[in-house]
Amino acid sequence: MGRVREYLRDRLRDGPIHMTLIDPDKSTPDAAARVAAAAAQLGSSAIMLGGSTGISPARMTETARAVKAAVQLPTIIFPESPASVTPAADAIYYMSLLNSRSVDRVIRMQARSALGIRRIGLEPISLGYIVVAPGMRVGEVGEADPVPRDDPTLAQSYALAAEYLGMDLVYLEAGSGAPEPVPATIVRAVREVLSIPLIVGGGIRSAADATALLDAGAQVLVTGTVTEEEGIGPAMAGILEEVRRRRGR
Ligand code: 1GP
Repeated sequence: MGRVREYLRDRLRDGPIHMTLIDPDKSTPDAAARVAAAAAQLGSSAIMLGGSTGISPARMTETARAVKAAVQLPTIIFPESPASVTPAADAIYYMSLLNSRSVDRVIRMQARSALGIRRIGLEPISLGYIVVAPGMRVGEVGEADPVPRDDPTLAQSYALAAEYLGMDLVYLEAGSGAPEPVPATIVRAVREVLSIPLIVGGGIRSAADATALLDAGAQVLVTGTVTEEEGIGPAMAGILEEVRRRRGR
């Protein structure tokens, strides 16, 4: 098992965790490093680097280096395309957008990047990515047929398919900046059938959002917009506090 995957497995033994998403296109490497350091102080467990618009490999590399110089936490690429790959990060979510209509998003982009990832020695962590309505930009770019917010059975079906295909993680994504996170009913239904860790992201902006999703069984919460909008402010602190509380400290 790779080093980052092992780290995540160990962290998850003690309860749910949080990951901080930073878009290298929207923040300078210095600003990314500052956000990462503050998030680490609050107990965030990893820094994800990505966004749904094209990020140049140079920008990704610079940002990963700056973040790594600032924090001990693993940096994980959250790729938009094969161009997001850089050896400067610790790992990459090797993800398939399961409910995309585009074969590119399901498997062809992954095939295009596989040998390069092997060559540079980046750790791949396989992830089944499921877009839930509204899906926002990633739903459009990813040509997803988003899971309707009132269809927990469809979400369960995709999530279980990911597990049966041997994936390490499942990610339920409402889309960055979504007005509401993934409904708790969907999270609860997916957790009922899933044995691998469940990541939930998109639209989480408050401690109340975090509470609802953690109560429903989310094991990893991802936030991005909340720090883009207000830096490491009270909302981010409240979300992290909910996560820490469930880890018993
Ligand atoms: C997006 O799930 C992540 O891919 C985070 O979403 O930006 O809404 O926090 P937000």
